[in-house]
Amino acid sequence: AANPVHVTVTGAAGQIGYALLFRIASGQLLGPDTPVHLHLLEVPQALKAAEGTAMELDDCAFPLLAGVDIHDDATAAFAGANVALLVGARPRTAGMERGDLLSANGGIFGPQGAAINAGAADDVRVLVVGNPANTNAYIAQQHAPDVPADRFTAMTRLDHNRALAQVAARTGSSVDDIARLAIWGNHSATQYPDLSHATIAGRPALEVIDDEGWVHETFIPTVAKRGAAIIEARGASSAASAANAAIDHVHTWVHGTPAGDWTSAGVVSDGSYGVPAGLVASFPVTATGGAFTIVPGLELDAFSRARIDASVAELVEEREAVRALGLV
Ligand code: NAX
Repeated sequence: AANPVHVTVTGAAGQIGYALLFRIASGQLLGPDTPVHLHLLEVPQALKAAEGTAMELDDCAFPLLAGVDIHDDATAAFAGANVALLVGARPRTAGMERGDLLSANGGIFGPQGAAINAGAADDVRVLVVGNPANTNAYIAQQHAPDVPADRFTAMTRLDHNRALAQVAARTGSSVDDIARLAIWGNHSATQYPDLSHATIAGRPALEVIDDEGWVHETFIPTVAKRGAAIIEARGASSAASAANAAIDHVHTWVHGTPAGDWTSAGVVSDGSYGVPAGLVASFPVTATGGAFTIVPGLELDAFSRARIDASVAELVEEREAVRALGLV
């Protein structure tokens, strides 16, 4: 059998972790020919719950699951990691200012970045899910100077999938028929879900939809505020759909995007589209040979430009704040 791929999952005892680990172990992350060895990182108070999850993983008798280790130490958890899914984060609690939130997460993602730098495998690929995902990914990347910056990514695939679902429902089409949709900017309410290059069964999506009011006043806010709507309905934040998006993100990263299509991911900007280099921002990206590439040369109309600039301005502010707090 092939050597197992080492996958580290932080926040393993949380609700996304619970929806994610079984899918990884069943082969959905890396494919049906790749055995995986899971490394679960949790805070000490949640180790017992992580052990319970590990017991259930055993009880699934997954043929591809080569082993499960549980850690409360980041250095040990990331040693030899090929894939690192950074899910655990400090949530915003009542009365918490943005600076407090960024500081608390800097205290998690700085050391985790350093641990990845110190001991992860040479081919490590990092996906940050824990919020604020883009800036947490930026902090981790800044603490990993020896890892190529393009190995650090933040998740906007859930936003992308939410946008696909909204367009499919509106137009009575299948999500498979929709291509070239893009999420730009921050994984926050300022994100810009962009249909201007999208197609539905080969026709321009905006032409099929033929209702700019719906796009601006319904589609964009529905996608951008979907997380809050899920919390309102379910009484808890998105978990299975977030886990599904994490699976999609890594699967696409490793196996590639289909010809003629792209996806969305938060990647370290190379300055494309006027997004300051070094920021972790969402772009339309293709994946080939295990690497994401920002789709070049798209024309942006004034509406798109303004929406992207507004979300990027928020990322710049977050970067200024973490710099001022000494977190990078
Ligand atoms: P939970 O609160 O259920 O689980 C988080 C887990 O992380 C807890 O078990 C906690 O003990 C653990 N944890 C905290 N600090 C840790 C550390 N330093 N090392 C290891 N583990 C640590 O949250 P859950 O619903 O699973 O959500 C996890 C994160 O995903 C949150 O930050 C959430 O905001 C974020 N999300 C991001 C999404 C995205 O699209 N990028 C969408 C879904 C989700 O809201």
